[in-house]
Amino acid sequence: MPFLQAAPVLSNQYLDDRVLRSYLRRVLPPAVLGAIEGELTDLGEFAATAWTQARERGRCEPKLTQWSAWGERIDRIELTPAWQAAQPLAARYGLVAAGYDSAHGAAARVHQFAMVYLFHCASEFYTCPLAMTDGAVTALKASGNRRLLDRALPHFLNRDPQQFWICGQWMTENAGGSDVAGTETVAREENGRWRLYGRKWFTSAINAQAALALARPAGAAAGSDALALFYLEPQKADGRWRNLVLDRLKDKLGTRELPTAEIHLDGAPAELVGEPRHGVRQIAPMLNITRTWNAIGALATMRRCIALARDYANRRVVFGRPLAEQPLHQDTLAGVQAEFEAAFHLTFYVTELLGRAQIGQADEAQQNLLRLLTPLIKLWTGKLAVAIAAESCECFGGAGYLEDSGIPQLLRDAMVWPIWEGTSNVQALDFLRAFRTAGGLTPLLSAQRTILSQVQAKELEFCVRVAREGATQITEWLQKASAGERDRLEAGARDVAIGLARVMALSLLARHAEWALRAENDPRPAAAARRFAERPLLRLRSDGARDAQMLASDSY
Ligand code: UCC
Repeated sequence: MPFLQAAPVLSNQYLDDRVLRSYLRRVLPPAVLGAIEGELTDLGEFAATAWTQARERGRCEPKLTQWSAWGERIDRIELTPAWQAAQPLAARYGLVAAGYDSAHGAAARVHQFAMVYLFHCASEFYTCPLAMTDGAVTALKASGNRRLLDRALPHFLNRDPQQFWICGQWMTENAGGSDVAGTETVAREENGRWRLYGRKWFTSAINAQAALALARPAGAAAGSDALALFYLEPQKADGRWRNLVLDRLKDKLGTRELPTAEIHLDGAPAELVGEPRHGVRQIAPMLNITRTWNAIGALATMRRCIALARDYANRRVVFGRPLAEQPLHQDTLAGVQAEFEAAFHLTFYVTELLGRAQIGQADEAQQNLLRLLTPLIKLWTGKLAVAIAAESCECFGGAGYLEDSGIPQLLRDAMVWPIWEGTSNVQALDFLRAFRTAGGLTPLLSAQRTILSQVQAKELEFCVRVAREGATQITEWLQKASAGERDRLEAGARDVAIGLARVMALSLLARHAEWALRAENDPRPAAAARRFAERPLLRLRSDGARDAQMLASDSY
């Protein structure tokens, strides 16, 4: 019998998730946890089954048919089996609606994002349109546009698959991705109706029944402030497109199940969301929601990589014993686990803040903290998911490099987390924007003080000290840099943003570890916190801007 290597297997992804379950036991009232555990268990089972089915089925991609046999332009999209299955499932679980459900009060967002975290990898990025739909709900609510609220929200928040709609977010153009000031799409008012003309370069989930789009009203000034935000329903009831064509589906590194199109708008009917300018300000609430989904999706990637790598470590025997018993492999997995646990607690902490803020239970400091932390979680978890996916490929040796093992897909898909919804550098600059407009570091430092005051265990003293010292160093760096040249502050923004995310994550992980020691007699979160604290938290430079200019351009 030739040697056969057993493939990794996933068990129920909720029941198997110590980190999620312990966190939920700490933050949710028992009655709420009791009410939602059934659906979390079901989603955990769905996640495990979907992984096995996807391996058996192989990879599927959406297909665009532009012309009928008789020469008619039809632009019909055939979705993958996973996408077809995801739509009714997302509606029934209320993966968007749960975020606004008053039944669990401020815990609505924790509940929603626990489901999303379990669903994401199995959904093959159907979570992308769900994120945008959720963002659209928040942006429309902020706009106060009664007509659109009455028109769209009953669909966006519906739990009936027949009624549920998803929504796109049409921002990116050839000339404007990170900097939307380059937007060339023009909005003209014709016979009392707005129509859009132009080209959108990346439209994710083009099958969405609705979209929010940025466009420049004809005759308006240049720059981003003159852009307006529009609502569209791009298809008629019979599936025909309303004055737009799909030029092609994008040929992407990952997220290949997600139909991302390049489109031409040729008078597509649209409705103004608010006033005919300040469109970026109006779409910003949507970005903050999708960026939170992004962080949850990145966490889901990390968790999936870890679950597979751990299972495999028990099956693969080398040098006379399973990988799981080899000290160096244990050490590798431990490092990854510690990073993941820290990222988990920071990200879910943001979902707690969001839940409080949207029902008016967050004071000004907490709202500012939410504003400050949102770009930080998008930035840090995006980068971390790529690093963990790369490490996990290695955990499978050569098999991790083979397409049909399913492992390389995790890495290629992970590469999207730092890119879309604003790259890492866009997040770092957004952190600076929030730092300037939302109370500086004060809300974060005061929250950190409160969190660390709850950590008393001797086993965690080192973590508390490292977290405090890190916060002090960042505060001093920011004070100094803010007083100097703007370029210097910007050049260091990514390092300082990641450092701050790590400092806050360590504080939150230590607080959870304290609780787990006392309430559950579980030493593992404390071990994760110590391991996380041992790695350098910060990478702050005294003056990077001039060196960076020289090195980036190779001139002096
Ligand atoms: O990639 C895309 C689709 C993928 C969907 C994936 C969903 C996630 C799936 C998850 C699955 C689990 S769509 C493309 C996404 N594109 C972006 O994210 C754009 C990236 N660029 C930026 O974020 C830039 O920072 C811009 C575009 C916002 C910069 O625009 P401006 O106009 O140059 O920036 P300003 O002038 O600083 O900001 C304009 C206003 C200001 O308010 P006012 O007018 O009151 O002074 C800002 O304070 O907008 C406000 N603002 C914000 N407010 C800007 N950003 C924010 C923010 N994040 N939060 C609150």
